[in-house]
Amino acid sequence: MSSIKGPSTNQYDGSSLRIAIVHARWNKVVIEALVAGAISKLKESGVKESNIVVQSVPGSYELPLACSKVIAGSQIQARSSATDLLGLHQPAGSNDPSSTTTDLPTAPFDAVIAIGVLIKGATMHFEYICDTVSHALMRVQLDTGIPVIFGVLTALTDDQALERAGIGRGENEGHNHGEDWGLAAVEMATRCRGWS
Ligand code: DLZ
Repeated sequence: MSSIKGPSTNQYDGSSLRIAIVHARWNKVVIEALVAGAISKLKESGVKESNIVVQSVPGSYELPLACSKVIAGSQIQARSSATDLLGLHQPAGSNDPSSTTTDLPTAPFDAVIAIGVLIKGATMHFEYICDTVSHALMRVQLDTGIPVIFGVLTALTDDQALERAGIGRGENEGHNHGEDWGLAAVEMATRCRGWS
């Protein structure tokens, strides 16, 4: 019997969205497949390549702080480029309006996808990091009001992780969950605009 698991997806238009992907570098092969899967669905949903920003951190434990900083940084940048555009932010000592930048303001991120791969080892490390990171990522999205998609695999074996990135070694290649995270980011970013 085929699996009944997985999201039922609606199609949303991502053409006006700006999305960040923050990924850990532990378990590189799996991470690369997941990031590629997320990017492919973002693009398929219309998100422009120039509006997809990818940042990496050493391990999953670093994801929550990095997501929080990436969101805050993009909001500060957007405010300051909007101020420049209005001519309110001129270089010190200048009153020449033509000296201000005319670049379009950089938009803040509409969603962040946090991607990590945790694989259980011999100690309790896995349990602590899984628990901490999942709670902290939830906190970042509730504190900022920006959707943070939970793209952290918590696998008991290497094979579980590979299958969830669509690169399984056995007969069953599995399914790339990065694709679901790309679609979830576009949906949540779009719907959050409507709710706010
Ligand atoms: C230390 C560690 C271990 C043992 N395993 C993983 C893992 O499976 N996946 C992952 O993303 N990161 C792992 N890390 C690194 C931690 O997340 C973190 O980068 C370090 O503890 C430094 O804070």
